[in-house]
Amino acid sequence: MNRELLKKAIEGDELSVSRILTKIEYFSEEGMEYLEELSARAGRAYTIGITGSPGAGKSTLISTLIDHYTKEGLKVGVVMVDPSSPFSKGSFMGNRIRMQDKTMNKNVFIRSLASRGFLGGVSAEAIMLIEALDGLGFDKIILETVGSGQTDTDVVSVVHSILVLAIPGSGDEIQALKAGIMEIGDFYVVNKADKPEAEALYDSIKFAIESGETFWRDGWKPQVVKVSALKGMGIEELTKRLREHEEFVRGGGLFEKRIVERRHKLIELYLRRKLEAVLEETLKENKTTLSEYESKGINLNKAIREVYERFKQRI
Ligand SMILES: Nc1nc2c(ncn2[C@@H]2O[C@H](COP(=O)(O)OP(=O)(O)O)[C@@H](O)[C@H]2O)c(=O)[nH]1
Ligand SMILES: [Mg+2]
Repeated sequence: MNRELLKKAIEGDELSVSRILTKIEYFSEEGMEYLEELSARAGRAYTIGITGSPGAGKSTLISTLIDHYTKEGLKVGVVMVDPSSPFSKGSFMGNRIRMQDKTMNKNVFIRSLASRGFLGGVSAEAIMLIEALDGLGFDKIILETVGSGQTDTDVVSVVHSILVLAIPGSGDEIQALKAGIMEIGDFYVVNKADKPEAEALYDSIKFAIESGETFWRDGWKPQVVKVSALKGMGIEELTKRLREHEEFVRGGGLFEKRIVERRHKLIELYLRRKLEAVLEETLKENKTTLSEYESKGINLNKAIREVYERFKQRI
């Protein structure tokens, strides 16, 4: 481990931060040493998860939140697990100068995760980067994930506040309820409220909340807020409500609880990954054994048990 690099990263040197995060993201041995150091310093950042279907405006909203929080003098870290829409495209189209402003700002760090064929939910890497950014002294850490119904419910175990973005005219009204995504939000944010159809979506979510169809996480009644991330409408209201939620979380002893949950989730995801790799190897190595059993007509059950024993030994 390079102590000088770590020191520079903690002091806020962007290149050093970037190097360390890359080592962590790729599970290198050195990376895990940095993670150990940073995780020991972590546990202070307030984390916000933003989820919703591709094109809902997650990245655009994050961009306005960055503006808001940096104006308050806060350091903002962003982790994006959205293979379909990198920050540099959609969300900043036609606004390149502001984008440059943000990445030049010492108080902002944005990391887009390599997708490696996975669908955009929470991954072990994403949580490791959150731990690292927390340890590096970022005040707010925002996680962007693609919500595709059930696949994204892991985000619940990872962040302090969850914002589910919904957009008008996309079938989100029915879709949201069907997919069970209405079960995870602390906030349902109707984005693109500059469009007239937003009102109907707002009403239907409001109705769902009032009739008890949404889940109250740790006793928090979910709220619906209308914004236009693009035009900056409703952002003051949203951040005010988020502040209230933060007070609720801190006051109710949930702040630490969720950090513990996020670490458990990291261990779980790491183990699943390892297990999957061992399984792949075992299957590859036992192909001949399996086909021999077949050709010689020997007991399939015996083959299963034998391969299972080898699998267990490998773990
Ligand atoms: N009309 C309108 N368009 C928006 C708004 N927010 C985002 N968009 C546009 O929606 C598209 C997708 O935005 P993006 O932030 O990349 O969505 P993501 O895939 O959820 O991250 C972009 O073309 C944005 O400019 C909004 O409030 N109003
Ligand atoms: Mg995006």
